[in-house]
Amino acid sequence: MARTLTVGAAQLGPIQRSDTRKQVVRRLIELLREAHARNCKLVVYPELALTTFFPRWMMEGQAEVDAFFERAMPNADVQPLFDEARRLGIGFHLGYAELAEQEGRTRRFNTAILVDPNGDFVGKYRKIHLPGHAEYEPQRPFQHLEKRYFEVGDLGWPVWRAFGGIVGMCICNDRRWPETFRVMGLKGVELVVCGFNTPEFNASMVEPGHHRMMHHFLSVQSGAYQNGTWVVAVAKAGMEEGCMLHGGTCVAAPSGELVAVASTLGDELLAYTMDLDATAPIKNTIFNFARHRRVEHYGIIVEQTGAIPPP
Ligand code: ING
Repeated sequence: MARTLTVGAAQLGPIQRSDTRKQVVRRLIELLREAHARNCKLVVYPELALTTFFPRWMMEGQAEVDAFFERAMPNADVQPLFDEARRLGIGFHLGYAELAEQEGRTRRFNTAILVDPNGDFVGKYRKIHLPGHAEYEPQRPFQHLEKRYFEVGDLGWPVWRAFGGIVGMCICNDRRWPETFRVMGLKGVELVVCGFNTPEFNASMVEPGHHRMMHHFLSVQSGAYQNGTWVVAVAKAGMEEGCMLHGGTCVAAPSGELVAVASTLGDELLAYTMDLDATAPIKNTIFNFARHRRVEHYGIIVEQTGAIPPP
C-alpha cells in the first residue's frame, strides 16, 4: 500500500515593499484554495513569504528593519490564512521573519513553520546557513544582509512525524550545504520542504546566468538522492524592487529526479502526488547509512570549519 501525499508547491511572484501583509495573505489564500481544488494536504510557501526580500537593503534604524518581522505567529494579519487552512483541512509550511523575546532579549530569525491540517503547529525551523554579509558593501547593486538582520538558527534541523511520513524543513541557502540534508537524513527524513528567495544576479562572483538555476537544481536533487528523501523547493520569484529572483520551484524524488518544475515567475501552484514509500529503495540500498557509512573517517567534517590545504 503506497503512502501517498499530495503536496502543493505554492510559488509566489514578487512582493513589493509597499505590498501589505493583508494583500500578500490574500494571495496565499488564493493559492490555498487552488491547492484544495487539486486535493493537496500540504501547501509549501516560500522563504520570507509575507514581505519583500528586505535583506537586499541596508537599513540603519532597527524600527525600519523590525517592520518586516512578525512578533507573533499567528497574528492578526495571517490569522485568515490559518483559519482558511483549517476550514479546508490543509496543512502548510510558511516562511517569515521572526522577532522573538527569548530569555529576556530580542532575537531575530529567518524562520519557517509547519502547521497540520487541523491548524496545530507541528514544528518550527530557524535558518542556520545565513549567506551574504553583515556590513554595507557599496560595490554591490543589491545588498544581501542576512548576516546582519538574522541570528543563526538555534533549533538544529528537527524532523517530525506528520502528513503520513517524516518531514523536515530547511531554508534557501541551507539547500546548498550537504550537511543540511544529511542531518535530517540521519533522522530518517522522507520529505524536506524548503522555501527560497534567490537573486538571479550573484554580486559575490562573476558567473554565467544559467549557473544559478543549475546550482539550485543540483543542490535540491543531490540532497534528495543522497538521503533518499523527497524535496519540495518553493521560490519567491520575479522582479522584486528591481531585483530579479529566479524561479525553479520544483519537486525532487528520492531518486534525485526532478518530477515537477514550475514554469512561471508568478504565483503558481505545482501540485504533485508523491509516494513516501518511494524513499525506501534508496534508504535500504545505495544510501543504507547503517551499512555503508564510515563515521570513523568523518571527524574533520565537524571538527574543522574552513578548508586547510596542505603546506
Ligand atoms: N538566497 C541565496 C541562496 O542561497 C545566494 C543566497 C545568492 C547564494 C547567490 C549563492 C549565490 O539561494 C538566500 N536567501 O539564501
